[in-house]
Amino acid sequence: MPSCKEIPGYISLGSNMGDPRANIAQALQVLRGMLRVDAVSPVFWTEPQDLRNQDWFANCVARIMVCAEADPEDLLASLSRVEQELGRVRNRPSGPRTMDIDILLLGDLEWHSETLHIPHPRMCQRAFVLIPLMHLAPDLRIQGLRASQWLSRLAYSVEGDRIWQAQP
Ligand code: PH2
Ligand code: MG
Ligand code: MG
Repeated sequence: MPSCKEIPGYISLGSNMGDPRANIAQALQVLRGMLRVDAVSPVFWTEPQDLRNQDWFANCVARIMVCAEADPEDLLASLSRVEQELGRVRNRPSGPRTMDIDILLLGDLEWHSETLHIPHPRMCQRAFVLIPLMHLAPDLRIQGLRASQWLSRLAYSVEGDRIWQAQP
């Protein structure tokens, strides 16, 4: 069997249309059928960022194990297919969506193309990404700092499974 060196990748899932929790559960099921999902954070209810006037999101982060040699653009294409399978229609940027799956990190890889930037350029400004990530990987360094250290720079609050964040 061909072997490949696996590295941990982190992806974020978000939904604020239909039944957001059910959408996340379904997306994870589809993802498990196509790649190795190693761990999933709790799901949080999060105040919308960027475009404020929309429903709250369900958000979580998953750790996936991927081949170090795999092309990140192929992973992006696979994740887009999962979004489409969940009924995603692309309309307004940052607007309501049944499913958004973003690549946050792929090991230590830095990748910049027209369609994809890794690490995700806004991940360290988003409590809805950093809090789930902190649950999964408290010691993980993102550009030198842990998720908790990035969080200490943000104006956010958590109550149970709810996350509010003031607009930066
Ligand atoms: N995704 C966005 C824009 N704003 N806000 C929250 N709370 N959660 C998201 O997943 C989210 C967002 C664009 O992808
Ligand atoms: Mg997104
Ligand atoms: Mg996206």
